[in-house]
Amino acid sequence: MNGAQALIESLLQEQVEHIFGYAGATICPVVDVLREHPEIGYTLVRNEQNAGHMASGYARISGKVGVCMVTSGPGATNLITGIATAYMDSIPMVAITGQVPSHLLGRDIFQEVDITGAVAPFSKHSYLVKDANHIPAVVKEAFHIASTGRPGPVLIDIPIDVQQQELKGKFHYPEQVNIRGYKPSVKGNELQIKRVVEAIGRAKQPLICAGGGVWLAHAKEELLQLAERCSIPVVKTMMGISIMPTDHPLNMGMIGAHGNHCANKALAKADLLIMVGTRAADRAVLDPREIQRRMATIHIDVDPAEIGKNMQAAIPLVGDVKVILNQILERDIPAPDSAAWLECLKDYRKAELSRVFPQREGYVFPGTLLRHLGRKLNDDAIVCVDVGQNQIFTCKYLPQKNGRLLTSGGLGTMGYALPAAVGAKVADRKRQTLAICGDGSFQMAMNELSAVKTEGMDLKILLFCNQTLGLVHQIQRTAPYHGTFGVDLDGSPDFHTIAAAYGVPSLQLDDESEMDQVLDQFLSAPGSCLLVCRVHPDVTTND
Ligand SMILES: Cc1ncc(C[n+]2csc(CCOP(=O)(O)OP(=O)(O)O)c2C)c(N)n1
Repeated sequence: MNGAQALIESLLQEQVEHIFGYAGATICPVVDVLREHPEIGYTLVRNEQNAGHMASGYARISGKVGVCMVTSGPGATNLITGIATAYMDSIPMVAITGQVPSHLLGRDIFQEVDITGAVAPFSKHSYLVKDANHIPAVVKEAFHIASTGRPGPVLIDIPIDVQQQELKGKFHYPEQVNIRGYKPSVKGNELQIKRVVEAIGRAKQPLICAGGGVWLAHAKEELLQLAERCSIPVVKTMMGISIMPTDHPLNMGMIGAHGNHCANKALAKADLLIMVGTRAADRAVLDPREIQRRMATIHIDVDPAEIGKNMQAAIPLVGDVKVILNQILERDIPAPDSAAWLECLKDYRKAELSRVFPQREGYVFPGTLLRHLGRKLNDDAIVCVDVGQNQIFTCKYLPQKNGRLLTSGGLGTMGYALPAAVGAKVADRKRQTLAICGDGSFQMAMNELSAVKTEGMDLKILLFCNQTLGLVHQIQRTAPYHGTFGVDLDGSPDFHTIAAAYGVPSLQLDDESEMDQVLDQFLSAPGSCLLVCRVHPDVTTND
């Protein structure tokens, strides 16, 4: 058995079912083995960055580690944005890169880059494999590191000669991993748990802030139980957006500079903030010191490095979010006396949900369309949204049921939605899946319609077409800037023609009067469909 065979055998041991990739000379030995294993599905992307995004969408929906594989040099550098995007959102991923022959490393030969060095600041770990005999242990460790503690991307770089090297003995896949210095905490400290329970009992205006860590820990049920049992309202960060349905009476929406008014009002008035699986980074909490000054804070997170990084917590709790929430739920939690608090929030919530959006003849306002769309989606629909105004509108106004909203929250990578939706669809072909894109973002990834075509996917793509880089256009029209520049998307193609070229039918929506009818047509279309909505370039996310 050679290194390439050992790699594929190790991936099979990890129950890998799908790889998103792009071949090149230095990964050919592995690809040559892969072709003999039809039990591992393969999607050929059109740019390696999207292999990372597809693996991310796949991981987020399957709950497994997403795998991508590319060649050395430009293949590896193209993948960098995919790795950084996954890192910022703590997505479990293993990225495999081919590398030039090991005896030539460091000589800048054709298609050599130091990819382990390049991704060091934004990968959870990386390996440069110098001996094929190490491959099984490296793969075992890589999957363990990617999926445990705070998940994240792990890179395995394998020189071509190592892929071709014969292993000494029989293939042996390790059963256990023991990495010195890497033992993520699981259980929360009981003394701290007791303090949490007491703090909840004392609070008059408690508030839970749920982040992406709740999804990563599969702790949605526990979070809802805690909120419901103690009648604690819930705000969410962008990464936690779909944790609670919009119409849940305790749901207050998304916090932050681009968040819902009612969520920010709740945050401004709370006397106890329980942060669960969230970094409380700048986009969610603009002034953490102000929050610290005004209220007691509890911070539950698996990563000790997050505690006190953005906000000091009066009661820090490190461990697996699901385990900790269960530890709390096992206790007799005195229900806080929060009736007046809930009554006051009810009004904020009502005002937000009945907010009237502007109307313009011949255009569609994204908030209005999203409200209608959300009501028509299946209960467990997956929505992948890009970056820009389209992201903010979707996170703020798309009614959530019991599905998922996937977006690049940490890095804010344009072009994430379409490939992530392809990955999500690979993970669960039965679930209704949508990509919501801006016309700038879509043009960064529309070549991935190839996967939609070759795999005959039923993927719905909603394109907000404002012919500008909307969010930047909005920023440039606000002080201290003096006007727009370099944001008009002149030269964009006719998106209907693009879709047709990939065999995807399309619809156009130019006015809100036709909205319901066109949305029904769009959602009930058999197979994939692109819906292009005409949005005025001057629309802002504050309208
Ligand atoms: C890869 C990348 N490049 C640049 C940016 C900066 N950026 C943030 S939003 C945005 C505009 C997005 O335009 P579009 O996709 O058309 O969406 P809209 O804001 O119009 O909804 C840009 C350029 C980014 N987030 N990602």
